[in-house]
Formats: sequence, structure tokens, C-alpha cells
Amino acid sequence: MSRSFTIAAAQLGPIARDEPRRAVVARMIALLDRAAAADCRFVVFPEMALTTFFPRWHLTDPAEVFSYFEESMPGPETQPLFEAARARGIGFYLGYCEAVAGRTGADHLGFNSSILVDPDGRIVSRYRKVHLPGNAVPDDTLKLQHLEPWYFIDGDLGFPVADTLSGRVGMLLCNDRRWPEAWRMLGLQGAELVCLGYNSPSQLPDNPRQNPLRKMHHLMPMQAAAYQNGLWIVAAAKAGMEEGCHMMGHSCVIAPSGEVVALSSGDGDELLPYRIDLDATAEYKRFFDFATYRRPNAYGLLTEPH
Ligand code: ING
Repeated sequence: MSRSFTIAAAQLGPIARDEPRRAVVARMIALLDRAAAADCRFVVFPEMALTTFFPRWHLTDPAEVFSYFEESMPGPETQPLFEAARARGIGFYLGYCEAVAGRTGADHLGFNSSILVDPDGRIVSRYRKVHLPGNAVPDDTLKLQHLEPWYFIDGDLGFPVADTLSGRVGMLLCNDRRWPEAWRMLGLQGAELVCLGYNSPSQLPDNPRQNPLRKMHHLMPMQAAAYQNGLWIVAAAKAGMEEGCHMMGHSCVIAPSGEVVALSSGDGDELLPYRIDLDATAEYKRFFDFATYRRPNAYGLLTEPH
């Protein structure tokens, strides 16, 4: 298998609070059709790609919260996505909420997770989001709540890297992209491509001075991470006005040089294909040459508990 192939960010526009899974899956299959027409081998869907971004609300009905989680992957409603991808010979990254059996109530029902599925339809890697942002308990004084640590359990799988797509592929989710430690964990394992889905509001009403900087704060840490670790990044957004909250879009492909080589422009479902060459990572991996130049003896503070 060639190490040069076409990959795509499969951005999704808004998903309504009551939008059924089968409608979302149909939208995703339409994107897979476009990906097949563009000769893609792999597509990256967003974080929590199957539902609206419900952590913006303090929901008290356990049945509604549970309805946003998947009890199995694939499950009855996601099986058609797996079949459509396999029929087209396209692998994918998918973000979704992973239920943990036996949990009840309206909080901590499971993980904010992602999977890597290879072009043969096999799940080759699983990730559970480590850096859960926002408020850990409901706080009605905030203009915009972001209750991930309330709804989700901290990820417990570390930062896995899989041998697939003729390379080394890692995963992250949304807020993880702002944390250099997450990228370094993947870089140290030789990752050549990192897939990332996100749900990022365009505006932070409780931190309004950051509003004009949102696009920079999205791209800059990923451009640095791509360069500092010599890897490709494909990042897929949830975009547009979702239940009154505008999501930032700007899905992108970032090269190991740190350059943004593809950037979405729309607010809806959009395929952003780009031909990548995993061999282009070598120049930057050689340049930094971790084995020669890293100084772990000087980095102890990084892993000391706080
Ligand atoms: N979303 C946000 C992001 O990193 C966040 C997290 C929370 C931003 C609170 C600002 C304030 O863009 C996700 N899904 O991690």
C-alpha cells in the first residue's frame, strides 16, 4: 500500500437536538459518497458526530442524556455507516459518546470517545478523551455551560497509536489539541498522522476577549504540534448554528511543516479532501531527532502530580 493517499476532513453542519441517528448517518454516508468520488482512502468525522453537542446544557432527564450515548459500536443505527465505508474501501475516524454498562442517572454515563476504522471495516484503535474541558458541576451563572467533566469520565486509554493506512496513526478529541503533552505522547510513539474531531463554539461568552482570537487559538496549537512532532493533522469540525450556538468550522489539514494546506470555508456538511504523503513526516522527524536531542531528565515536572 502506498504511503501517499487522499484523506478528507468530513465536516458536519449543525445537528438538531431531536435529530435521529439515522438522519445523521445518512448525511455521513452522503459525505462518504463524495469521498469515494474524490478517491479518498480515509475520512475524519467530528467529535460527537452522531448527535448535537449536548454538554452545552444542564440536562436533568436521564433518558435524554442516555439517548446521546452509544451502547455498542457499531450498533444498529451505526452499522449502515460501517457497511457504506467498507463498500467504498474507505476507513474512518468517528467521535461518539461511549456508554458504560450499568451507569444510571444524568451524569458520568461514559466516555467522550473516538475510533479508527480501517478501509476493511475493522476497528483498529480506540481513544477516550483525556482533556475534558469546562465545568465539572452545573453552574447556571455561566452564559454558556460546557459540562464535559459532568457528563463524561476521564479517558483511561492513554494516547494510542495504531499501525494502519501503511503508517502510524493517532487520535485526539477537540480540547486535546490545545495541550502539547497530548501531541508529544503521540509524537513519541512515532505518529505520522493524527485525526481529530471537535465541537468548538465560535464565541466564548464567558471569555469574550478571546472571541477575535478563536481561529488563531484553533489553528496555532495544531500548526505547532504538526511541526514539533513531524506529523500530519486532519481536523474535522461541527460547524454552523447548532441549537442557538454557532460552532466554528474551519476544518483543516495541516502538514508536518506546520502549514495549513486545506481549510474549510462553509458552515455545513463539507468534504475537505487533500492528498497527503506520510513520507513527508521524515524530514521533520529527522530535524528534531528526539533520540539525540530530547532531554527527558530535565522534564520531570511535566509528569509530577499537581
Ligand atoms: N470544546 C472546546 C474547545 O476546546 C472549551 C472546549 C470549553 C472551550 C470551554 C472553551 C471553553 O474548543 C471541546 N469539545 O472540547
